[in-house]
Amino acid sequence: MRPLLYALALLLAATTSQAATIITSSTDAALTGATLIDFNGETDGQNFLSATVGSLTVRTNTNTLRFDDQYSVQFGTSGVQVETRLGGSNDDLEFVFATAVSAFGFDLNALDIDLTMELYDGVGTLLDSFLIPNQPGLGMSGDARRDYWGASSAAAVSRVRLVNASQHDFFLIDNVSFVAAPEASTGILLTLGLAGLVFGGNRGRLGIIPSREA
Ligand SMILES: [Ca+2]
Ligand SMILES: [Ca+2]
Ligand SMILES: [Ca+2]
Repeated sequence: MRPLLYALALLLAATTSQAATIITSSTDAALTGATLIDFNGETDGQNFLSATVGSLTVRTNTNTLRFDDQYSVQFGTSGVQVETRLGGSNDDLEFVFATAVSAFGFDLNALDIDLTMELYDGVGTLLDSFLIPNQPGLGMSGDARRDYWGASSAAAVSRVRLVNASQHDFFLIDNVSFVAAPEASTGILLTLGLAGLVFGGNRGRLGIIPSREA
């Protein structure tokens, strides 16, 4: 039975959700080959609740977002970006990926409140969450309130939520990058193949092939 248990353990290890790892730089190796959405093709000055750019949707339930180019150069990005500038009692912003991702990241500037960044899979299960601290608290001020946030995850991420349930802030997001996750079926087939190798490689040595006498 031992090889079979080992194979099952392998299968479980491959299919169980694992905690994500924070990304703080656009040059993180997990973002190699990433798709980049720079929003520069969007209409300047356009307010929206939900907007889809390529395979990325940016949306909010409780506030109004805006594409604008007013502050990008000042904060070190370029062209149009996403702003949360249009008031409201809180911020509840989501990135939804048309194809689930293994890693993502984005420029996040002029952030004066703490945010929680939540990662969800395709069925809405929370995979992991991280605190994004307010930038003055990190020693940044004025135009130097510039940061980069993201995460990589063994479990495919379909949706990322940035939330502060009690406070509102005007902050800036640009250059959302993401890497499509490997097809789940490929991973499972690979795991089954590995399990088969382990099982096949051990069964003779462990003597579980039925003997002719049995
Ligand atoms: Ca831009
Ligand atoms: Ca503008
Ligand atoms: Ca702000």
